[in-house]
Amino acid sequence: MDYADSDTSPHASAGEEEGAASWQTDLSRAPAATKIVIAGGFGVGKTTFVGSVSEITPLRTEAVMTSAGEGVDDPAEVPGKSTTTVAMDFGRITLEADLVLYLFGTPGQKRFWFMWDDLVRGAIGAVVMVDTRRLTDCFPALDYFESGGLPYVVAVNHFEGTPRHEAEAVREALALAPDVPVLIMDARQRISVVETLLTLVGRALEVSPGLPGAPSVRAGHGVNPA
Ligand SMILES: Nc1nc2c(ncn2[C@@H]2O[C@H](COP(=O)(O)OP(=O)(O)O)[C@@H](O)[C@H]2O)c(=O)[nH]1
Ligand SMILES: [Mg+2]
Repeated sequence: MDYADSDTSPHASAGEEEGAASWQTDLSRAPAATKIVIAGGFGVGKTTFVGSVSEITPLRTEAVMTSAGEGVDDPAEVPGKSTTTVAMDFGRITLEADLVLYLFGTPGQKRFWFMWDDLVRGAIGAVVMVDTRRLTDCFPALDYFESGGLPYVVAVNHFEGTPRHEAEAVREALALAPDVPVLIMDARQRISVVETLLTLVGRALEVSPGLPGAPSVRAGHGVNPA
């Protein structure tokens, strides 16, 4: 796989090779690989999110919840959920042919937080997933990314049959800064997940403009960080 090299001039080889289309020799369009973290409370839809878009069979490390988890994990709000992510989810998606995102879903439960520093290392940003029925579950993730300065977007995974809240109401409830993107989405729908990821990439570029993938994303592929 090719990686974008920030030391290489984007114009170095453009048009030099005969028979090659300009986009093929434009190094600014070489695939850039980036890491993104998917965080949020227990049962909010992180595993679903990664599974909806991954081009590779998502690596999951789910374990069946047993009675040992009673009183620790609360599946009451997530009927039918019998497994839980004990280490992480891992998936990959290629956006716009030149930007490869590696998705790392974090284990939601507090007792796995010791892994977060490792999971987050090298990430360009995070998606903080929110279930409006259990809003406070996302606070630890918000605090973590806020204090670490990692760009993030808030993805409200809307479960049908539950009240639908407007993005601005969620922003207010979570006391988010005006520039943090808030999306109402559905983790089961690929298009919705892709939109969330594009928004995060846009947000990450806004906050740290030197990231790999910047030239093509900036060239206007509909990334709207708002
Ligand atoms: N109705 C509905 N169910 C969802 C949605 N997203 C996830 N689920 C279900 O909610 C449960 C928990 O999702 P999961 O991805 O395992 O959550 P995780 O603990 O954050 O990884 C699973 O049974 C999913 O099928 C959604 O948008 N709508
Ligand atoms: Mg999971």
